[in-house]
Amino acid sequence: MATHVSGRFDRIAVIHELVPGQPDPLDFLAIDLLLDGEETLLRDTVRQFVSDKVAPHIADWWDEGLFPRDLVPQMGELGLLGMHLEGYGCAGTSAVAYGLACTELEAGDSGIRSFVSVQTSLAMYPIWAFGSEQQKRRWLPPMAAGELIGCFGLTEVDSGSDPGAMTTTAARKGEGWVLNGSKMWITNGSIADLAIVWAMTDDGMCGFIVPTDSEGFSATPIKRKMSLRASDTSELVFTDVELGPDSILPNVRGLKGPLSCLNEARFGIMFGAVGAARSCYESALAYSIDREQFGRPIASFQLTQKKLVEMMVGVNNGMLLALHLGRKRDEGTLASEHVNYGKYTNVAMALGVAREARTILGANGITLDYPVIRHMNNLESVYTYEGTNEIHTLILGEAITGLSAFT
Ligand code: TGC
Ligand code: FAD
Repeated sequence: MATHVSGRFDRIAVIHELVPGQPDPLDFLAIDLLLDGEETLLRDTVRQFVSDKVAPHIADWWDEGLFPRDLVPQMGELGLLGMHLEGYGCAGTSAVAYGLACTELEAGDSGIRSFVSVQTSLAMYPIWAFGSEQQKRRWLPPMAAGELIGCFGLTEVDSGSDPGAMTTTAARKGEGWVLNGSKMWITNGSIADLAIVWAMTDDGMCGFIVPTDSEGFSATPIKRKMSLRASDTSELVFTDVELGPDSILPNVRGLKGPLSCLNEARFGIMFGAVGAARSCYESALAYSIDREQFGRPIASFQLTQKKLVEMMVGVNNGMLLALHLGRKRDEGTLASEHVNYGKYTNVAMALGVAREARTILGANGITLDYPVIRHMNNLESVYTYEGTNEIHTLILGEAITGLSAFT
């Protein structure tokens, strides 16, 4: 049985060559032409990495519930970890370049993009933005190289959408701190060398760098997941974890600390979701041209064409949106509400595309021989994490009405 992964398919290429001058079914609006040479090179490099190292194995990893840890140093070597941060061993690329890398990684699997999002935007970024010079020098270079893995603990069992209600605490003990509490649903939690943990102190919410070999720290993988199976998701428990004075991130207090990190990660998701959608669209397009029923390719049926067109439009619009907001970010005019708009729009688009693609593949669509149901199930998590679709709706609602739904 054919294993369709994201890529260029012979049959589509043949059809395209038969009608020269017409739009490319795989890049209908010629968005590729909006990328400069460096961006194209980077995009192609990451696409090749995904094609060589991820695509051949991802169905098995997903089936077995394995995160491919061996890929981490390779991603470090490619400059994918902390890639848009300046200095400390990071590649210092543009935000658009980071976004394009997320698109390609998520065309492979949301779990692979999740790893990079968490390492880059949720673990390295807070150290880079809010850490001391000493913390940056100690932690960032090995994290950029993929020698150390980070995770980000904000969510708790009883505080998900409302992280301000967290109960994890860090209390002063001598010069240092003692951490108590727990975090839930933490990506990379069981494979991390350090956790960025957000905890309540007498001075409000603060971020701490917690080495995961600290006494009293434990991480337990969450089992029986039907989504993001090629990604580690864990519960963290802190029982009287003693931390030194240099563990606290000195330059931020309050919820704006973690929310600033989320702006970064949501930006990557806005691009990444387009990759998952693109993979589903390409898979459905190729399948519908090959698959015959009633003596004709199913792609010839009007209902199928409607679905394919809606998917194609979703993918193209999603990429244009991501690129537009990415350019705004690089020119310094992006507001956090724009990121909410991007995450809200593109993840919902991708989930819709995945569900439609699944129907085109018929029964084959429920197997891991095709990427579609894997993306579809993954996207259920992406729809929920980094702010649920409803939370982004309400942030946008406040942005246009001036009225908060939360207070
Ligand atoms: P609110 O009163 O609105 O704000 C509190 C303080 O934060 C500031 N702020 C922001 N700062 C930076 N960026 C933003 N986007 C910000 N939004 C708000 C705000 O100015 C204020 O600052 P200050 O100085 O006045 O104190 O806060 P609220 O309690 O009403 O909550 C707002 C709400 C609901 C929008 C927020 O809590 C929220 O976004 N909730 C969703 C939680 C969430 O997204 N969790 C994600 C956990 S991490 C994750 O899912 C990783 S998945 C990883 C992967 O595998 O890819
Ligand atoms: P809840 O907040 O309980 O929400 C349940 C439902 O109620 C949702 O539909 C929500 O939109 C709705 N709701 C809540 N409040 C409102 C409101 N005011 N108005 C309308 N509707 C509302 N967290 C981390 O800190 N670090 C991680 O690395 C991380 N990785 C994750 C990986 C995976 C695979 C998953 C699934 C989650 C991860 N999370 C992580 C947690 C994630 O951020 C939370 O699941 C998310 O913020 C939602 O919280 P909740 O699951 O507690 O849902």
